[in-house]
Amino acid sequence: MSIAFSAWPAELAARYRAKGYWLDLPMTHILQEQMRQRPEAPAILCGERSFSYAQLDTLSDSLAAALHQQGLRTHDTALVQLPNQAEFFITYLALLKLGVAPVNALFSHQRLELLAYARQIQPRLVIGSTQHSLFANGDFLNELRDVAPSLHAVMLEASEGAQLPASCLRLADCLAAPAEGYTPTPTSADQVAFFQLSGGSTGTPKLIPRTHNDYYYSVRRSVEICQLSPETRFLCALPAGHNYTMSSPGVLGVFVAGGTVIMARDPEPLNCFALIERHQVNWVPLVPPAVALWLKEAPSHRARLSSLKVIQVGGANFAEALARRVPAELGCQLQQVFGMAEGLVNYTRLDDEPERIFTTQGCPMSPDDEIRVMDVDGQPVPQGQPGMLATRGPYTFRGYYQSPEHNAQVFDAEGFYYSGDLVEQDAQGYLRVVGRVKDQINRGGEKIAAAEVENLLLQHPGITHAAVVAMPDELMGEKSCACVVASDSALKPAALRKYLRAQGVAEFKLPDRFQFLEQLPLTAVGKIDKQRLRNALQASSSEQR
Ligand code: J2J
Repeated sequence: MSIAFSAWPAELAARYRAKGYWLDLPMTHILQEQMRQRPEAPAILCGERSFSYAQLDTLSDSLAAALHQQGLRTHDTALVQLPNQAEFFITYLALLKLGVAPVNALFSHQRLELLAYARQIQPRLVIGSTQHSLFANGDFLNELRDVAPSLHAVMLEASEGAQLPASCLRLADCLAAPAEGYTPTPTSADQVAFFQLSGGSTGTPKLIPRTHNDYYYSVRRSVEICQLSPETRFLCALPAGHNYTMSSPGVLGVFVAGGTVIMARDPEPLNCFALIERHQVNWVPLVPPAVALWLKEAPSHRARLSSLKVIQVGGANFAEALARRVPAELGCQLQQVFGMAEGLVNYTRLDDEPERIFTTQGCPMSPDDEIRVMDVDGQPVPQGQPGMLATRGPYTFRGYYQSPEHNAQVFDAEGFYYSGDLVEQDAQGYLRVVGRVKDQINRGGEKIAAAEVENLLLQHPGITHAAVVAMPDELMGEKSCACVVASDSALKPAALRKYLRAQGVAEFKLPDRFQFLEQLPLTAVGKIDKQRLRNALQASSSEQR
């Protein structure tokens, strides 16, 4: 049975097809095209290994065939967690061929996140890496089987000679097996191809069903705007599974254009500069804190960066003062990107005036992206005024997976999605992100749902109230602060961090600071007054300066 999801109304779907946005082709078409056009061109460079498009095709065929032999079938789901290496994309392509829809967990995710995803999609397949402590032995696999009785096969990426838990397949063995006569069976183009991860603002991490039609369009349109070509040499230094890294224009965009992806384990500047020089990288997406680190290191390494043409910056608020430094100090063009895994992506255009590029987060990529900027009473605000961003369009989703209650809160009757961002739109349609109404901390591009961490803290026997809020930070833009009322006066931050780690939450969600209070401030209706907490933290951080 195909995966149930909230589809677009027939009238809009017909429009998106008529305009040529939706091609009714599965995303496996990306690789087929390159097999026709440039099979021998290098698709991925990863450490000392190089993979041509033909090799990507053969390896993903082998993997798909091996998984098919294990009993996996079209419309199954998979939970995948792999580090930034070629295997991530080979696996993604193999699952597209098989018609198995994955959730690609970030490598920084831990037990709680993976279990939450497994509970929701009930995967038949888990693919992990022994480079991650969760998969170093069989304990976590047993936990996964408890929450997902559906689980049928487990495959692990492991170094040669490493011992695997009982009955696990080895990724390298499956990649080496011949695929004799394997024919791909992707899901149809209007079905779910995979699930993207929501940054989240609720207690449970939410999943975003993305169809072939909508995602493939978002990638093709991004390639057009970003003018990628077979000459593109793209540094993949942000987490490979993130929507930005994958699709804006991302690695999939490079594959559409026939260019080359160079894998980096993370955006650490010195390693990235060496890769840029060695492989003549000309395109790199970054988040704001990474740009700040690159700007710091660049003066002594300028010659190594001479191949760079474009640095994209997105994922979090990018200070105008830093934006202005990019062209002069990194010797390349800046493109600002304001996107979301739910869909809508805005870009500054390569030929925009520099002022526009420094001061806005771009405009929607599709002529059929519909944007409304709304006030709290549900009325559009006058142009140029701040308001809540609402959007729908040919690649913006229509509902989180299996979340009817939350969907009722974030969609209006016309199917517009309220992203929780406060924006201003100018006469040319360009957006500036000026704030946020969703209860989330944006820690340098990594999103933390306050409610998720609060729920965990409240399970601690020594805590009676908890509120997690953002506090300003020079490098990260924002860090998280947990304001807690403790019944146990001896409770220390170190003990709370240890407790949260033991719960299995990703490290980036651990509060950077704990503030112990006698009581939490309340609003007139008795809710925790987070704005007052934020203001107090802002005041105390400027006092420290
Ligand atoms: C301010 N806030 C921004 C920006 C995202 C491309 C680029 C980024 C993402 C992404 C993505 C911002 N300035 N330039 O998926 O395809 C904040 C907003 C937004 C949320 C989405 C892509 N760019 N943001 O960051 O799903 O609050 O996607 O709603 O992780 O990040 O987060 P996420």
